[in-house]
Amino acid sequence: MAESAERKPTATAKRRFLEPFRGEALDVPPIWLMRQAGRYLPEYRATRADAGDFLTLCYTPKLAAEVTLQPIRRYGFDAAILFSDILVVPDALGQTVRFVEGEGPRLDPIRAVGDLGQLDPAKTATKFGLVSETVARLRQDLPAETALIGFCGAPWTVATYMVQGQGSADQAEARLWAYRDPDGFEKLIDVLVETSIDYLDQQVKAGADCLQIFDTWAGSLPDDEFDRWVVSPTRTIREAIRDLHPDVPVIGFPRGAGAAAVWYVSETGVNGIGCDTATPPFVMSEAFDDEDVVVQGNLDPLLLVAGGSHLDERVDEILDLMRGKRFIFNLGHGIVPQTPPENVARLVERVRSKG
Ligand code: 1CP
Repeated sequence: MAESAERKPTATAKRRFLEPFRGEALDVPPIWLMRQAGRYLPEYRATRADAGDFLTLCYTPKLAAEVTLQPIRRYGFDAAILFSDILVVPDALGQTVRFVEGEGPRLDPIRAVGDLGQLDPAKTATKFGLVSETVARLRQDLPAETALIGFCGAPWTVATYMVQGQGSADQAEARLWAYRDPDGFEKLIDVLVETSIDYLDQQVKAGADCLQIFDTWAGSLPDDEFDRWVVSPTRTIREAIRDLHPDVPVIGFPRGAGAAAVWYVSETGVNGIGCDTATPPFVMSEAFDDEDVVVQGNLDPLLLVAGGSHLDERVDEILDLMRGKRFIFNLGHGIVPQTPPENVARLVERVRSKG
């Protein structure tokens, strides 16, 4: 422990990615992209084929570290994001989770308090241990100047998959449970809050420099529900991590939160706010001015597929808009599989040359 406490200040000083969190507005903003490791890269598809099953890839430190490094080798992003998935948490807790080729995740759904017995936080040690091993390997293998982002899904978003049993357009099952039996639903959220704190703590101890909480379905809840199921659990996680690791920044990504994003920032105390594709430019550049927060976002992932001069123009617009701000360049949601890898190279070059 003493060794890592000594190592940290000097090593992390090289990581430009962390500068905005230290109060610096950089001329060339740091850049990384959500889902930067993934199916758009031929080398990912090859490693994925070697692993066979998607969860096997997530739980094999050597392979998970390899796919995390692939986009760093190609593009030299300022940050790597641990290769894993938000559904590792329900899987580690004991829920049955499968990834069906071409269809996405399938879980044996949890629909009521009576189903919660199958979730056991004590069971998570082995699988979380494998993820931590990946993080530790990465910290060894990454260039010293590359930051490492750990992550988890926000309790609300993870719960939507656990209750629905798969991805859905409206997250109806979780929303209905939350309306019909809020105290019961809260028990599920509480398990996820505690487990996520433990999971993130382990990732930081293994070497993560920064954490992101993905709340992909934050936008499906109206105000009071948003407060109870999105803001409140995120605040609890954020406060616990601050107590354990005061120097590790936490980025929140409450996708679809709209005007509530400012409130989310002030109420949760996150250090970074991931803006989604629909966030208007003036919101990115002005709405968070009174908050002590780094803004991240928000290029449309489909513009990265389209490429060409339209891509260049939008990149320039975002850079101009955020000049002088504490800003991290990213997409407004994850890279999609049909993205031409050369468009990603074009984007990175543009950001670095125009900054
Ligand atoms: O077969 C494959 O290769 C599966 C594709 C894939 C990949 C590459 C899945 C299945 N997950 C991942 C990796 C992943 N997922 C990362 C890795 C790090 C990175 O490079 O960014 C991260 C951070 C996630 C997070 C994640 N998983 C989210 C939150 C962010 C987001 O994109 O909204 C969500 C909602 C998931 C669930 C999930 N995992 C995979 C799929 C296809 C889905 C979405 C399912 C659905 O809603 O239908």
